[in-house]
Amino acid sequence: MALREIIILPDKRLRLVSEPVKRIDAGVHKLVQDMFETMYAAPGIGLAGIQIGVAKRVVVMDLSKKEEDHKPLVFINPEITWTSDEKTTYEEGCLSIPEYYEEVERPERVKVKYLDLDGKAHEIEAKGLFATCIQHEVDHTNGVLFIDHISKLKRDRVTKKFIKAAKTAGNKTARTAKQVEA
Ligand code: GNR
Ligand code: NI
Repeated sequence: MALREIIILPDKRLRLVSEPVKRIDAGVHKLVQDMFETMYAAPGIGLAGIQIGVAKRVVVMDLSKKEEDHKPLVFINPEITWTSDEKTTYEEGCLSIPEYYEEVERPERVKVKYLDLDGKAHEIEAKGLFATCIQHEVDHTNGVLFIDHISKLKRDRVTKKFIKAAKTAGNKTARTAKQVEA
């Protein structure tokens, strides 16, 4: 297992559309292990491959509150197949937009089709925080961030803040920020 670096705004890789997994081989198993280690360390309740720079449609999640009863969930090639008309609002956060939280309205219930680590197909119905989180993660696989669901004023404000932070940090992220400007 390895702890991987989580990429943050304004890294342009967050806007990539990830590729479907064709074969669930040892590389995918290792990726999932690394994603769990990285998500638990953060800590977060979900993580998509692209957040560690891997543009594959792989999502891990664990909504359990206590460390003793971890409920690790893996979704390979997840697809939302149905959404309820009823909406719900959660204050969302994202490990790729650290320390920024905003209310997002999304369908309250969704159906999700996905493969497990054995390549077996499943279709489940999710509601509440589970539904919000899986929609947030499927968005990541499509290059969409939760700030795309808030007002343009708020989105521009937080985006500028992260571009500025990257510039002053003078790190890898700063180079990405300059590429964004170019
Ligand atoms: O840790 C996370 N918490 C969270 C809270 C509300 C809605 C969505 C999330 S997902 C987030 C981790 C993350 O960035 N996943 O992509
Ligand atoms: Ni996120």
